[in-house]
Amino acid sequence: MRNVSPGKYRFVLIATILLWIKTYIVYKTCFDIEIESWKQEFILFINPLSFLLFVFGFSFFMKEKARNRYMIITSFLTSFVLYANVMFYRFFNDFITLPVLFQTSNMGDLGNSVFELFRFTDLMMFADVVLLMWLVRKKSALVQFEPVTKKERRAYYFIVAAIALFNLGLAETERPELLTRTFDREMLVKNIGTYNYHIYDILLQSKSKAQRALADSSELADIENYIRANEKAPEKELFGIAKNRNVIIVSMESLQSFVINNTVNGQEITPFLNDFIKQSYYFDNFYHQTGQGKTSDAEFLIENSLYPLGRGAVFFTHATNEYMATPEILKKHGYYSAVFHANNKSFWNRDIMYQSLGYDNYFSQEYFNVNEENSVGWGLKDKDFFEQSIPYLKTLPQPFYAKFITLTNHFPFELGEEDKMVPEYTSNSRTLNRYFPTVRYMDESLKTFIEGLKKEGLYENSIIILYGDHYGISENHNKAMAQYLGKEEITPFDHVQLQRVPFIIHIPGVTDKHPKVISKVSGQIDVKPTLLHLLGIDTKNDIHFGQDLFSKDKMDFAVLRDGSFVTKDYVFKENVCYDKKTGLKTDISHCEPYMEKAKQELDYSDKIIYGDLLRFYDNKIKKIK
Ligand code: GP9
Ligand code: MN
Repeated sequence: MRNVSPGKYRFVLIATILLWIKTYIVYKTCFDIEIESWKQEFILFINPLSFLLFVFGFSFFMKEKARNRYMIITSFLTSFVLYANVMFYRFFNDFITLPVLFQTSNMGDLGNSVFELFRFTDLMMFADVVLLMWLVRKKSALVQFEPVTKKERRAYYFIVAAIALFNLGLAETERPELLTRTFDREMLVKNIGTYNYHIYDILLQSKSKAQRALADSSELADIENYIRANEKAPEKELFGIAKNRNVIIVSMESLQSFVINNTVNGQEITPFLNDFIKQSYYFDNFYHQTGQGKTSDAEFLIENSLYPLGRGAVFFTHATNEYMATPEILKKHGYYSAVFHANNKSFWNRDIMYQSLGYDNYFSQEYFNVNEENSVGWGLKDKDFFEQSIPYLKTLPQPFYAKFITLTNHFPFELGEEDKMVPEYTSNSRTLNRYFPTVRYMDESLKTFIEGLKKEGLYENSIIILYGDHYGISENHNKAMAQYLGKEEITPFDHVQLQRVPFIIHIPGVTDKHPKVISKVSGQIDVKPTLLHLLGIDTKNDIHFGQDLFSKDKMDFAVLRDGSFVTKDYVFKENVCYDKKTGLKTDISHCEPYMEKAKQELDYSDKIIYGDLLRFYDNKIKKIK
């Protein structure tokens, strides 16, 4: 590169470095970004670089005057976006996401408080723009214009791309599947930087806006016909049996059914649940149907009776859609609704999505006292979480619908020695080994929670629902799993069977007198109509894919999000049909009658979400608009 004179790049480098340093200072002083290691700090430091070099690089395509103007305007606009984020963060404690910004009420709130939020030192945020202007005016020799050749531009953008890829690569080692799975704005900003995050947000929002614009109400008519044809009448005896009771629903992190009534090294893994089941309705053939959105997908299924998406987390991609979720329906019947979860409120975009689901309140991390002693792994330990939740629960207007999301039994299943009530298992999988003590811990925390409810008089008049959100042990641990289950290997058939999660309905005064184990094949999709019927709420005009679990002719059927499905006698996975009795392959013709139905359900559900079709459904006049 003999001909390269560094002067050519000076202006771009000065502007980039100024904004880069400024952005990093803003990260450290205005945002509350949790950093756990030097590597994370390094990623945070380099993440603004690729974007800044990229945009300032456009100046290499311009003549002198245009270049100067472009550099100053770009520096100003970028600084403005950064400053807008600072203001937004001061107000909402969160990073800007387009739909939130354009929700008129938010704009209004923000607008009114701009003066309050303003600090005199904020003016410093634009100091570098002023500096650039000064350079152009007074020190033009320093930022002298020299044309850049095509070859040089190419080399420049090659370097920019390399920096961007390096950043993404590092982020990927820190957070696998960052862009498709883990959706927390803080995590995105931390890993790809605030500017790239905005571009990502814009792309995501435009894609769903376009799909939405192309959809029309006629699409809903077919879907409604399908749903009405599938509907099963509720069981009369149980309809309304829990009318007006408080609803307490608990998402049990990563809990799979195989630990229920099972032991590790001769000790019961879930003694409390095993006992609780004996006073409840327990569903032992109940499947999770989640995809990449994990816990949030389970929440979505349970409260909407729609399938989550095949890619991405619907909580993130379609959070501003129109839904008819359980909290919203219950509100019409006089219920107050709240979620309790001691994690960052923007995780899985919950703070936004919960508004669309009709929640009145979200008790997120900021409501809890979280410190080193009471945390492990992902955050507040379940026992402390429940303990600190009860005083809030007591203050809610009744009847309430309250959802609790546990956290301790989350991969990588960390737990302090003092909390281990059963030993780790011994196998080649550290993950499986550690799973048992954390499951046991969660089981114990549920016990104290129920005791707490009893003590506070919140038990008798409630209906308590517990569900496992998704698997905890992935197929990467099949060998250890086979060892634990005493099998030679985990076949695809076994894999599907391992997707069962516990589902428990406990109605004090009812289920303790007549407990029941129900073995119908079912899934998370069935929870919404089941619960509404128990509360005496008619679902004739509701759009849902599940069926009431107590209805006499509820089909034995569960479709998993990857297209596998389970019927009374067969399991279908990757185009192979298995006989449940033997676990062996059988003729595909046995599965054929259900293949179309499984596909149809997922397609219809996807259509509703991508087209935001429920906006065409006027539930008040009970017909398609
Ligand atoms: C995070 C918690 C766990 O808030 O819900 O998420 P997961 O990784 O299981 O989806
Ligand atoms: Mn989970």
